[in-house]
Amino acid sequence: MTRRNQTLGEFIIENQKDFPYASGELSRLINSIRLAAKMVNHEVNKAGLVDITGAAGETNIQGEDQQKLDVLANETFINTLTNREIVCGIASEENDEFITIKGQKNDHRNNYVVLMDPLDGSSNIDVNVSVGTIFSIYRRITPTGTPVTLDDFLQPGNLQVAAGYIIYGTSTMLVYTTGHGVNGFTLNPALGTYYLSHPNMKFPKDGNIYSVNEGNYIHFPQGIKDYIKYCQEEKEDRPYTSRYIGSLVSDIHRNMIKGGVYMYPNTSKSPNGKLRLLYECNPMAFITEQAGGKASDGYRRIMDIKPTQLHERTPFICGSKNMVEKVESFMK
Ligand code: AHM
Ligand code: MG
Repeated sequence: MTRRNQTLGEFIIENQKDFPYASGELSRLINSIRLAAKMVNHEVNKAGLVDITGAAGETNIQGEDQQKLDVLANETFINTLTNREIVCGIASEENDEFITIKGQKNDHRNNYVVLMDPLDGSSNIDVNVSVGTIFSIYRRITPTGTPVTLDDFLQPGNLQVAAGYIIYGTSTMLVYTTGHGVNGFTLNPALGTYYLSHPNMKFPKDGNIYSVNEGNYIHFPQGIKDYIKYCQEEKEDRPYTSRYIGSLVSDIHRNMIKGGVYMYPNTSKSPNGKLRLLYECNPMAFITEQAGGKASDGYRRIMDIKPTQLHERTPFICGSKNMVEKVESFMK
């Protein structure tokens, strides 16, 4: 059941029965992410002050090193999840290897692994443009009570149990799915509480926004070049509008509300594209599909790709269903 003005905490409890295995473990995990996101939000909001109070790489008044925000976000999420002994393993875009969490009291007894990009689009921070956190949750496939292995992380996106993002924008929102649709919660900063502001979010089937870094145009595959020209043609419903923030979470969030397609294709310079399958594409694909949209690498469903490496990259076409299918038809 969804109710406007419901808090995220209430929503998690009321919908717990819909979660697979309904043991409360996943609810506690999402609660921990909610908490870490609040801490990161607090730091992101102060970003402009860093230059005044001490630049990254310098030492602050307490003698602690001032950290870059992406490092700080990474540590905040890892520490929150580790201290609460809520997961058995974490993989992060910021870390070369996955982290195994044994737990003080539970000897690898937790069931979930989290994969995340703690602060995506962090180059936008210097210019006061929105950034985001992306997370993806799977049930481990190795037996509980044993340390996690790489196999627990290299699962296809269609086995995700939950996924979400936090957008640190004009307001801060947490948007997530557990496979029962997508709901968005906006943070009231005065109270530190997230409220259900966007129940049951839906990607419009069609749209008129295309989001791509056109600076890479000459390096794009022919199908993408042709699709861009299609977007720019003078027709009844075209030309489309071009909108590209360069912050995946914000670009997809806008397109989900307004209707549009996001593209990060392979280029002759980066043959597998730029975005990471496990930390960025799979979670955004899960949310997109749950909202009625579609996510593809141009040929295949993103969530059906069997990953072979933690930091694997993939071309990514994601958004309104009819628009993604149109791109795919140009790729053939
Ligand atoms: P990051 O994980 O290093 O921040 O890179 C991911 C970001 C996405 O948020 C964004 O859509 C894309 O990179 C922008 O890349 P580009 O600057 O090449 O257009
Ligand atoms: Mg990223």
